[in-house]
Amino acid sequence: EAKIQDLVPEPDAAALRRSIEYHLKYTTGKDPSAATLTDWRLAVSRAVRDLVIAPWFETTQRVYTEDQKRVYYLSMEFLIGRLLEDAILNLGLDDKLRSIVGNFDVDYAALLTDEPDAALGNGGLGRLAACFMDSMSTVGLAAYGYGIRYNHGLFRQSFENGWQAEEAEDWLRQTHPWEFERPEAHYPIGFGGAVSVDGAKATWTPAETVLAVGYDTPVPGWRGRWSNTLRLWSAKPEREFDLEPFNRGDYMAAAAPSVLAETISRVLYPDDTTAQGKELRLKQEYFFTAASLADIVRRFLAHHDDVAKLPQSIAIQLNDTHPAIACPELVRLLMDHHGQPFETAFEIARGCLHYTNHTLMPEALERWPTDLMGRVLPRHMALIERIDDHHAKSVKRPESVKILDGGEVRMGDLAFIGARRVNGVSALHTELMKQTVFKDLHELHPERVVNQTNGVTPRRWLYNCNPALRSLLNDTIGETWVTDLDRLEALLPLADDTAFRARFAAAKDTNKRRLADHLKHSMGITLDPTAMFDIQIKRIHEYKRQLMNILHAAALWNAIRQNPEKNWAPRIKIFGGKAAPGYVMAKLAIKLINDIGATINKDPAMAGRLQIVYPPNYNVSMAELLIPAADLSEQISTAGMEASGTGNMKLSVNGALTVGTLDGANIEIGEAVGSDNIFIFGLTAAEVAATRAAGYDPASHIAAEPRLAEILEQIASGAFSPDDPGRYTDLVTNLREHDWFMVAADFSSYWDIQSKIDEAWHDRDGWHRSAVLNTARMGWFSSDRTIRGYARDIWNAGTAY
Ligand code: DL6
Repeated sequence: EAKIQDLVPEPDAAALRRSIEYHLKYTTGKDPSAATLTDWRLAVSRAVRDLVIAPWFETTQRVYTEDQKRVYYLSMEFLIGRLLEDAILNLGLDDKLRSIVGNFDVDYAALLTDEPDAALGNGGLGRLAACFMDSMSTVGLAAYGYGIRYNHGLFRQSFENGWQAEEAEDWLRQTHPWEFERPEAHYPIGFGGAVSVDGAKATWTPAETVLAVGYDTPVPGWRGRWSNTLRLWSAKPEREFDLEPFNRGDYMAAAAPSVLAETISRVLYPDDTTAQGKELRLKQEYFFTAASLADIVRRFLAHHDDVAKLPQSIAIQLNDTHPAIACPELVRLLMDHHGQPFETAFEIARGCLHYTNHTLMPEALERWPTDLMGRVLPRHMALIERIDDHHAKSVKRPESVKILDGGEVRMGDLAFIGARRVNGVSALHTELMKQTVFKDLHELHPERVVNQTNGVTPRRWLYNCNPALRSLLNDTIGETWVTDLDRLEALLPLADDTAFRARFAAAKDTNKRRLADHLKHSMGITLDPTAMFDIQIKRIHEYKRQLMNILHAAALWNAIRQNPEKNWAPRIKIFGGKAAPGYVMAKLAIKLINDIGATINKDPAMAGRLQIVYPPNYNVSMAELLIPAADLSEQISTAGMEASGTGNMKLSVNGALTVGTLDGANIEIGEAVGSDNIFIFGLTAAEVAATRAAGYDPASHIAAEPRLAEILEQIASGAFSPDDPGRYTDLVTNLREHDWFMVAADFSSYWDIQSKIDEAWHDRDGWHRSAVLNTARMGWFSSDRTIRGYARDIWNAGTAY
């Protein structure tokens, strides 16, 4: 039997060189003397892409021939970042290409970074989907990712006088060389209109139809031994333009059909933006879900004839509630197109569907007004009512578990009721799901909720982003850790080996210098690589408490000025992250970080002691530079609010020590690395809930913590905003009087743990020992383990490797 990895021929340098020349000339149509850096990048990308085509075809064929169960991962977001370097390292072509590209007199590093980030996601949820795609291919699971090919991904962030400014992102301006347009894979997707009923048969006549056109990107697993597909849908008009208004000279009206259609896949919604564009968001969700289901059913029927057998052949995973319309849509297809009665259709659909919940925050759980749903998707609205009734009739206490509630469709409940399995993304999160948002549904269906703790791909988040540590690991324990991350355990005894620790520390130092060089270049600032790099990188959100971190910086500034001679650990606090454009408090927090940062950074007494750095436009590529350079990882959410976190895993496996609350996957990370190698502080989730229930009073905490009282006073009086002293009045009042995220309650504990961290930093051997132990014990957090868990416990699907 031919192994798939044998199909990626190891190209010799001459062949690779010829292929690049070929693509430059015949695909891009450029002469080397006229080629731009981007022309070269496109040529190299195509030469590399050619190498994964054979295993891609081979995988598809094998899955068809063996009639393997296929997994379909439906996600509004795939935060994949850059693809070229990932593919090069995956195929082991780095050295060869560096020399070939150099011989063309082209800067190899510049060529790699010329690629724009594919920022088709907001944060954790979208990046998890990208890690899962990598892992599904690496473990050899037959899978498709389905999403939207947004013309504009997550906005570009800049700072204007310290305030976040947003600009449209434009990743498709140059050709995207990794995708193949599939004009033949197109589906009409309807909206609005009316439903006519004739006996048991319903016919939906939409008022408006757009075409969903697929674009396929191969996703090769490690060393190209298996390759799945990421299929992203782009919306196109059914007809490009109307001739009649054109002939009249009304060019706007002539182009109307295409403008309307293309709006659907035009832009990724930044999350937390509510109200605005609600209808468009619902249309986006239905658009990609309906296109994906049509494609899935078509593929199934090409080789099977009985739709009742769908659940044996396919498993569909809904990444959050965004594709939750899948349940009524699949029921609709089965009833209206395949003649199944409602009950059968619902059972078939439920047999295929599974739902991952990523947040317990009520404001992030989608709800659609019934009138909107009824107007945009009239057939689905009727089916949701029917599903709701059907479910209510089958359970005791039906009033507590209605999908339709107060004039709204509760998408979380629809997803739960329509799914065979529902999972949370960390042990704590799954428990809290059972106790809070899905309490009643869980009691009625106790077998349905399962946990699958998140993971991250060790390819991108260790092997690729951290060449210094990669070499050390390969030298020390061989390369098998790349697909078997538990192998990192072999490092355990080396934590006590002075020579190994020194090499480990040297790798960290290399990464810190790499980051310092980058920031020198991009921002013109100087970082001392011997200082502690204390890093918080994630979306800006009140529950993630970037505010607490910057308040700590301000308190530290006061303390250092009062006692400059104390042996302070030199710290550089680095922030990275974007706020949703409509999220006023988060944008104010950004301004506060920049205001406090400016004050600290210009104080000569802070030189060599404390510095604040906030590079704008945090994205996947920036994360690849920051994560390997971190000494300290800030994971300080209000306990009970961060579903899992995945940045926490990336940082720890790269040898950063975590300062964190007992929240999300921090708890499991703490269990893995050991309590001596992580800094835990603050209220637990149960204590947060009890404190709230008892009537939380932030003022008493502030009164008991003079450091916090002092900085709040300074902020309120305009010490950091002399140009606008009242800028933070509301923010401070909110902290003093409400403080929903319990910054005041946790501040003392945070201050104390940060003081312990200062002490620990001075014990260099102890610090490096803990850093080695973090890397050594993080193997379980590979997304390969997570995917094997889904395959076993949820999808009932096999893996080839
Ligand atoms: O599961 C992936 C990721 C978790 O690690 C984060 O803890 C969680 O906040 C994130 N959730 C989202 C979606 N919604 N909100 N808010 O991005 O999912």
